[in-house]
Amino acid sequence: MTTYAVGDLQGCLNPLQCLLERVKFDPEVDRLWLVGDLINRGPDSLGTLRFLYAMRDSVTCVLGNHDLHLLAVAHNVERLKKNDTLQEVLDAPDRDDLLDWLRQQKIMHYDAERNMAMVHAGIAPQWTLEKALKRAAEVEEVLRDPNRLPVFLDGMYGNQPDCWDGDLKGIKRLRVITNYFTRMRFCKADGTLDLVSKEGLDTAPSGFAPWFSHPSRKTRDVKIIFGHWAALEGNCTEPNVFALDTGCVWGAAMTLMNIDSGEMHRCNCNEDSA
Ligand SMILES: [Mn+2]
Repeated sequence: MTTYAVGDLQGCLNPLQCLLERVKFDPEVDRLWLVGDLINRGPDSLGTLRFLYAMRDSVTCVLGNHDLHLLAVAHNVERLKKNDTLQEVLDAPDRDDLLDWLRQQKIMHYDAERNMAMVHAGIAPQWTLEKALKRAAEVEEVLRDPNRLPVFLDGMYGNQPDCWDGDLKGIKRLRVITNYFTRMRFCKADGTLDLVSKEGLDTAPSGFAPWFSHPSRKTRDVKIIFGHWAALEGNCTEPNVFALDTGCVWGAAMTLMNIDSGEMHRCNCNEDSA
C-alpha cells in the first residue's frame, strides 16, 4: 500500500489520471490524499468529482475555497462568477450524491502515524496541532449538519475578523477559522491575516510573511502538506512543509507526491486545459 498526495485539481481530470497511471495507482490497495480545490476554472469539474466519488473509499480529502464556493452556489447563497466552470456540476443528475460527499470531507486531516497534516491553505501559526484540529472540527461539524449548513455558507464570506480570538462566537468564529484553513497565504506571527495581497511572494505587506515561515509557528514539528498557493510553484524551503499546488489549471503542472518516500511526480498538462 502506497499513499500519495496530489495538489489542486481544479477540474483537471486528465493530468490526475496521467499521474495515477504513472505510479500504477491501485484504488484497491493504495490511498490518495487531495489538498482540495478539486473543481472550478478547469475543463472537467464534473468528471473530476465523479472520478473521485467512484473511488471515494481510497480518497482522503480536505476542502478548499473553490469546493466551499461550489457548496455555496448549490445552496443558492452565492451566484456563479464569470470564470466559474461549475454549471455542469449543478445541472448533473447525480449532483446530490456528489455534493453530499463533498460536504462530508475534512477541513484538516492528520495522520498520527506519520505525524503529517494536510490542509488546503495553511495552519494558523499561533495554533498547536491539537488546537488546529479542534478548530477544523468546528467547521466540519457545521458542513455535515444540513440545518446549520446554509447559514454557514451564507456567512462564510468576508475578510473580517482578520485574526483568531478564542472569544469569537457564531459565524465570525467559523469565518476566520475557514479563512485560515482555506484562503490564507500571508499573515503575521500573531495570526493576523492579509487576504488582499496577490499570490506573489513579493506582494506581502510589511510585517506579513508566508504563514509557514514564522519562527514561532507552533506546528513546526509536524509535517504539513498544503495546496492553494500556485505562485510558489511547489517551492517551499521550510523544512517539513510541502507545497503541492503547481498551477495545473494555469497551464503549468500537477504534482503528485509519494508521502512516505517524498518522491515527486509532475504531469505537464498544457494540452489538457481548455
Ligand atoms: Mn485555493
